[in-house]
Amino acid sequence: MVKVYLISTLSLLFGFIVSAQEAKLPNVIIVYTDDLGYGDLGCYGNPTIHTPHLDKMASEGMKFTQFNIAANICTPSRAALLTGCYPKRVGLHKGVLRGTSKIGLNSNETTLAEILQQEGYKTACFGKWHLGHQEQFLPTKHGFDVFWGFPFSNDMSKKEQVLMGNNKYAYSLPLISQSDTLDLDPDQSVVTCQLTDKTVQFIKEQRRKPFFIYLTYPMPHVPLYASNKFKGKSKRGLYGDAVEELDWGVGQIMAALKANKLDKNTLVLFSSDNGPWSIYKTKGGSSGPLRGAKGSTWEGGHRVPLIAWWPDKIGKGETCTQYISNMDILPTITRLVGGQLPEKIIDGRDITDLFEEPYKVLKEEPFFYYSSKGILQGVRLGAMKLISVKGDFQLYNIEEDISEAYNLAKKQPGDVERLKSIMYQFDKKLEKESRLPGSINNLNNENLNPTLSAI
Ligand SMILES: [Ca+2]
Repeated sequence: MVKVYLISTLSLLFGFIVSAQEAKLPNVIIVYTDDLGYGDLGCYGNPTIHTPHLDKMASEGMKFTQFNIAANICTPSRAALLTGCYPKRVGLHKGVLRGTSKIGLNSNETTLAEILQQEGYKTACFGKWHLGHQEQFLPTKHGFDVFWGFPFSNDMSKKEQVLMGNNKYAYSLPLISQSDTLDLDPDQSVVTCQLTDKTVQFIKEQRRKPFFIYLTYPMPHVPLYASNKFKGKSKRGLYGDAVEELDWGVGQIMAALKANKLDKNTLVLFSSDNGPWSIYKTKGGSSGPLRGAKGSTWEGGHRVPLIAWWPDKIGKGETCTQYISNMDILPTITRLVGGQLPEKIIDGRDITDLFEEPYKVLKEEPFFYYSSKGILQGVRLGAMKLISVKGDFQLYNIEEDISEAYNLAKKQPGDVERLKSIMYQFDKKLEKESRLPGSINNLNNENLNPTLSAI
């Protein structure tokens, strides 16, 4: 009897220690919106779109004013976030993937989800993936236990293109659960709500163990959709409706964290994959004071909002003005959870210190601007940015001149040459080090394409 009692006490004690250790690991939620611009949130100066939940998140956490995405379009941006690398390093720098693409994220790459899975996290991707639609490229093959969402953009469908007055794409937009196609061209007006519900449910189900949720709302990418509850409510038209519904979604998630007593132990990051889609004029978003938009290497293409929220860990209402990038998210979260960095070279750096000391001056590192076709067009070092505009090198002090309006190239030729040299040396090195994307052609198996075969 005594022995049995002792064993059960020990096992209880051991169980307690294990769960206490697990409890220390923070949950991680990354909300990655699509084509939301730097000027689209109330807390980033938008005059008409109401974003009370995101504004509250910023007032309780930290807002970053110089957060750069390593690409100005969807696929390479997502590759950079999940691998911590410049898209060119992982071979996904040349434009976006479509329903006819034969490549995707290589299984040899290590994603943030895989790192967290190794640490015992339950992982989910809800929303738009865009790193390959064939089965071997889907989130479930890249470290996510759960996937529910879309393999590519919400406009990549014949039906949506016809509604937009175009004759583009011969295929439909699949809605996928794990690797099964549930539906084709579903009603997009309910998607923000569905993804929010999936996230809230996952939080509830996984509340006792650490989890990672990568919530990639397809909004506010054109074509825009909002549910009946939000449609026609914003002063900023359908674009504002879509953003206000995203804000509502974030509010629901915050409420779920509180209701499940997880709000003190969850890091939530809110951002966007690239700048607003200006070719659709007012249908797209706003870069605020920044020049350019999605698809360009001006700041408006690369710089987007980033709000970090983790009560008692990340300063209340502080603003961090350091320039950082979406490639820094992987090494930062890896350090926060005590995980293992990928063995292969990555480009991001750990910026955990900024969460505690937002004014800390980090060592200056260059940030490189690649075009939507994957060609190097610019570099930033400190406040100075060099950008090639149709072969003409222009120089801006982007901390004094946020709108890139005053070209200093003629006044500061030394800086032009210095930055040009940094740019080309890096690209030459990256060219040698770059790795191949995954390709279905390497697999020699035509049947590995369930999504397309279902269309
Ligand atoms: Ca995008």
